[in-house]
Amino acid sequence: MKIIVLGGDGFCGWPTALHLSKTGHDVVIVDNLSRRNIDNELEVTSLTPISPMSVRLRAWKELTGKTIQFFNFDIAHEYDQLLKLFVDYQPDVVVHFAEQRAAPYSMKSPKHKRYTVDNNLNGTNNVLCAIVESGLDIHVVHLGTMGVYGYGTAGMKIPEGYLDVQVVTEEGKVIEKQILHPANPGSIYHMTKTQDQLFFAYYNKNDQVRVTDLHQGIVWGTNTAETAMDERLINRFDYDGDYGTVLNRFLMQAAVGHPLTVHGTGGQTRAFIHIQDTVRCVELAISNPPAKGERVKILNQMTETHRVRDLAQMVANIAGAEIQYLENPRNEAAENELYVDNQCFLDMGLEPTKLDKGLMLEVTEIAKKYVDRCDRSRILCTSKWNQSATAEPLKVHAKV
Ligand code: NAD
Ligand code: USQ
Repeated sequence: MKIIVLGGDGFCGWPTALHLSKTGHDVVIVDNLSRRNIDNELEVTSLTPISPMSVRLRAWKELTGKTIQFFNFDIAHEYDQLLKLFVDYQPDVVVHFAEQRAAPYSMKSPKHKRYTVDNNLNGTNNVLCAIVESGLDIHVVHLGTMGVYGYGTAGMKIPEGYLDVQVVTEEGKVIEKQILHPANPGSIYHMTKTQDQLFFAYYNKNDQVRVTDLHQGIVWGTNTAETAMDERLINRFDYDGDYGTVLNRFLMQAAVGHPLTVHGTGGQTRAFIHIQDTVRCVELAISNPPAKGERVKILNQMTETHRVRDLAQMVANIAGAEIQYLENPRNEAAENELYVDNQCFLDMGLEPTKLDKGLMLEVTEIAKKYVDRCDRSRILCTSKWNQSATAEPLKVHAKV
């Protein structure tokens, strides 16, 4: 198939582009390199030394004989280029990763809130609008988030996108319906993903655009089979307080001898998926598209759930690290249960890569290899959710 990967220079997009190319698809990457520029803004770099795009693509060609084309433009603001690419290349599938994806970054300041909303909403709308204008029947595979559901506050198993509801009419008749699961975002970033869902529902209803929306959990790990082939293909590893996600941060912190930074009591339960499974799930979503006229297909892309303090304990046990309980800079439930339905991917043949000691040690080894690239002053999370929060460093609590 002919596949465009939007955001193909990023943490999930790069390994996905390589995997799709390896499995015989013709792949084009679009990326405006905004993530690399945000690294400049935050004065931090990926723990792993990621190569410039031209070096990445030359290495891929040298190793596999396969060509991946690259276009550098902004999908949120360069609509004409996006439309022209669709018309010229005539893709079967567009995989959409090209959004600002860090909740702490989205909450740093009014400027960051407005950038995230502008970038993410205009980007998604442009993709859908250009598909309609092109007149092509392109399947959109979008990377959404488990965070649209609000982490299981209702105590039930989170369904795959749609909730069964019963409505009682004035006459007492019970009507059964399926509605989009109520949105309950916890940050400006997560809010943009809940709004993306409405764009998909609308363009699907009005223009029959075929969409698969993948509600993904927190991705951990760094390399996949393809990115591990050569150091020039290495994937990014975010460890800083804005972009680093919890499990990778804990593994990196253990490797550099920094105490593990648990926010609050660590009672937050979240969904997780290994980067190798992210890549596989996107491949499965591409091979199982919705039919024309079918409603938006929503799949929960996660393989397991864990409580933050349990993850910290696991990492402490395997890597011998100290755990620090910090004041939570976020506005989120201190404790929550989370049960998630992920049957669709299991039925498609996903064999989950579960968290195990070996894989966790592999990430720790990568972190140890590049320990000299770590700026310890960037580890703590400084982005706070509420204006009332002071600019004081987070206070350390006693172990709970
Ligand atoms: P990332 O920031 O590493 O990659 C996103 C890429 O998109 C970057 O290379 C960036 O330069 C590009 N981009 C952003 N805006 C763009 C624009 N307007 N035009 C062109 N390119 C643009 O993020 P990631 O971790 O790879 O996440 C990819 C997607 O998956 C995001 O939409 C994110 O919400 C979702 N997701 C990520 C995780 C995770 O744990 N990393 C979990 C669930 C969902
Ligand atoms: N946390 C800590 N210590 C840390 C970092 C985080 O305790 O050092 C806690 C946070 O307070 C939060 C949880 O760990 O309760 C998860 O935080 P995170 O930064 O790992 O993940 P999150 O902000 O939810 O965002 C990440 C990705 C985002 C994706 C989301 C999937 O950055 O793109 O959408 O995971 S999900 O969490 O399922 O919504």
